[in-house]
Amino acid sequence: MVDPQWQPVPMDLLQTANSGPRKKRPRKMEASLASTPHDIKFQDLVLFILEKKMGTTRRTFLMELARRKGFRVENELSDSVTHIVAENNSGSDVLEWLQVQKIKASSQLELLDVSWLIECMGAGKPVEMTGKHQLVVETDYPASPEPGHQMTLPLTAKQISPYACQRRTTLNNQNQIFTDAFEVLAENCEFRENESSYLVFARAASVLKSLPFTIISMKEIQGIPCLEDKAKCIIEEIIEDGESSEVKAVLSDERYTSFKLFTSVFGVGLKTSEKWFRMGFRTLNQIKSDQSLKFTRMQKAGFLYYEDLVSCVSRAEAEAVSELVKEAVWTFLPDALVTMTGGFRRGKKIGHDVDFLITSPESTEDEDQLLHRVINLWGKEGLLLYYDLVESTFEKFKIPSRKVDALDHFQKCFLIFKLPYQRVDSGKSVQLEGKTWKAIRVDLVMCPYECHAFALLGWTGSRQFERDLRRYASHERKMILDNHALYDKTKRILLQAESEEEIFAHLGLDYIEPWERNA
Ligand code: DCT
Ligand code: MG
Repeated sequence: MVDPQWQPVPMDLLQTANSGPRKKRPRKMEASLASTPHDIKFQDLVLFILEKKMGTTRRTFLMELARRKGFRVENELSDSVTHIVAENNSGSDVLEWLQVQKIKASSQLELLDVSWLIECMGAGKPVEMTGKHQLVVETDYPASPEPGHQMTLPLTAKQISPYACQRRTTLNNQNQIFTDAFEVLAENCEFRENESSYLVFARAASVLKSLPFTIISMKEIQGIPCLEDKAKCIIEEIIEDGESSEVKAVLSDERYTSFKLFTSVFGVGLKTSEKWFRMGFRTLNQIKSDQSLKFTRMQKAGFLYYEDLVSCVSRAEAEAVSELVKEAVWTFLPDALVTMTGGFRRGKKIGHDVDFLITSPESTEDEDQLLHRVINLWGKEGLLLYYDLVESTFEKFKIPSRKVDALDHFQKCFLIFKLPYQRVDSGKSVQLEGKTWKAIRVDLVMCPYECHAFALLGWTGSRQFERDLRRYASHERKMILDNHALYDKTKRILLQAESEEEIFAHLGLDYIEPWERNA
């Protein structure tokens, strides 16, 4: 269905002075913009976007974006419109324009600043209209400054650090359309073991996640760090066409889809995926039914509990596991500190596993027996479906590893827990019919008390945040940071820390809360 009102956007309006070199590619904008019908998800709202002071290009882009997100957007102003969205116009300006158009505004009509629409685009749904969004209609008498005039100023590019550890990245990602694309491209590079391109896309995704606004034109990305030309081209294509041809190609690429499928099995990494792909396998059923293949214990468990493990862990499930972990740990070491780390500590609502850090302030000789005892107990209670206990190779006073992605040396247990459904807060878990439990991936890490702050910082993630913390330490501070310690190369000393705040302070960084580390 072709929208009769749709006008092709003049391309010269979209080009910006500094958008970097672009690949030539066939123009398919008209087709993609004009012919896509969109389902209306939010029936109660009828939007009209004012062109005045906004311009045709931006208006067309916003209309399309809003329609894609399920909003009803009218081309023409009519009685059915409930919300008028404008930019650089006061409420009085909009009313004046309505008068010129000989349209009488009803008192029900909402006059909103574009910042409201942009927040809605970020949230994927209508967000609450507050004073800062509502356009102010000036009266004849002087009024004190209205909150409506205090627009939140977007960060200037200069204020954005190239290091994720100097940015506050919450889960409120305003640029998901771009970051999803970059994450697919980064993953594809990971599958092809192309480290440098992986970093280009991973860093681009990371910096966009920290922006407090949605990118709607190339103007807004000028000066933002970590966006190489390759990344800018992708952004430009998405702004213009609503999608990236490169991402589309990756998503239908046989190698990518096979690797994605194979690595979704617990215990299957890149090497095994490569082997299976070269052998011509394309589905898990082909692999499972091939008699000649030998699987590790981990992979056998991965196939056995596949359905449970690919379905994400909910917070309610994570909390239920947490209770069981604490119960078991405190049976043997009552003063132990048990902290849920990983994505759940960063506030995520779902995860692929549940990570825990365990430490004891009262060092006891048989501290290294704790995980063994917990495993034994769960084994007897029938709560363990799989485990792999890795002994510690930790050495005190060792200078940290220079490798940004180095694994740590703590004692750990990677396991699959059999979580009884009755332990999950009722109503918060999706129970499969007839099943009384769910297989959940759990990582337990036991660390000596003196390095618990470093271990906590390291195991909280995100991976990109950790990578940049280490890069920042070495490039900007001549220090080496890992999950065990922080070493000052200039002073040649190991810096002690009791808390994460102290580590940030040693590094000369403002403290970033766990929920701001979703880089
Ligand atoms: N970590 C790390 N280096 C590794 C593995 C993990 O620094 N080689 C850190 C970063 C995140 C944290 O440990 C937990 O790892 P995951 O569970 O893989 O990540 P997550 O952020 O918890 O993500 P998910 O929600 O998918 O579990
Ligand atoms: Mg995790």
